[in-house]
Amino acid sequence: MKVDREVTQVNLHGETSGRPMASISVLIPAYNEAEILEGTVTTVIDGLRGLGFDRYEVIVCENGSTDGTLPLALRLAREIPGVMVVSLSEPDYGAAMRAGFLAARNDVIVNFDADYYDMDFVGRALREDADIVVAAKSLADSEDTRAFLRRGASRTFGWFVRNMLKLRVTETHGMKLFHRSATQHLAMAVCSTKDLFDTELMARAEWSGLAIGELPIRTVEMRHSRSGILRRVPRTIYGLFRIRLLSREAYRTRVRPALEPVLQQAA
Ligand SMILES: Nc1nc2c(ncn2[C@@H]2O[C@H](COP(=O)(O)OP(=O)(O)OP(=O)(O)O)[C@@H](O)[C@H]2O)c(=O)[nH]1
Ligand SMILES: [Mg+2]
Repeated sequence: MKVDREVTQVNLHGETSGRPMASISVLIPAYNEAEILEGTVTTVIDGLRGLGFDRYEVIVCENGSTDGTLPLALRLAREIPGVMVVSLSEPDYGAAMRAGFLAARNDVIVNFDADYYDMDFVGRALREDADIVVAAKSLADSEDTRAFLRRGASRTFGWFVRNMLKLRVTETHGMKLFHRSATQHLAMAVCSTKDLFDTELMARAEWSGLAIGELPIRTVEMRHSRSGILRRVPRTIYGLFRIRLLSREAYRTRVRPALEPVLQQAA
């Protein structure tokens, strides 16, 4: 199923397609990113201007940083038109993303990391006929130049997601493009915290029958990996079990398309 959208295609090169230009909100979650945030935000803003969007915003979604990320983000918001900040007190990736989805005003929502973004992905993803487009690191045409351990962790996590949650999507983390009209309500329904926010959101999208596209991507580490992979494991497994329980609920409450005409007749 693909949800009808008012805004259809972005005209990336100023060619007249007769279609309205898409507007875009880019969410950048940021936790202790004082070293790289300014470079990321300015590169993304320049990229959005270059792609020819008439309305754009970059929303830095910060919470709990202790290294000056918040004052830096607020300065960027003062100095650069189109930059906004949402901030909460406790560090939590999921809570920050949720706040970002709530604040986003435009038709297309893109999710980058401070250390993982690619403007070319935005252009390519907009040409896909899908509600959500994921940059998938493990596709045959993808190239993942990260350290062996980090690559292995991503692949193992992907395997668990596909098998425990019975999803087809090969990747739930990293860069994604969402058409807001199809996905905003799902983002608001997510109850998983931290990095499992992305996994639950993609699971809900697939269970709801949204069209999900995947594009190959070249992944380059912009700084050394800082996540304690081993520390993440117990929390991740527990989180996947919780999402799996949700899937039962999702299947129970879903109205299957084949039943719709019958329901209408009865009404
Ligand atoms: N607001 C907020 N953002 C976070 C939090 N944890 C991580 N992030 C951001 O989420 C993005 C991804 O986090 P990373 O620390 O790069 O995690 P990762 O990409 O899974 O792992 P490595 O890059 O390999 O260490 C970055 O932009 C972080 O700043 C958090 O608690 N709150
Ligand atoms: Mg990272």
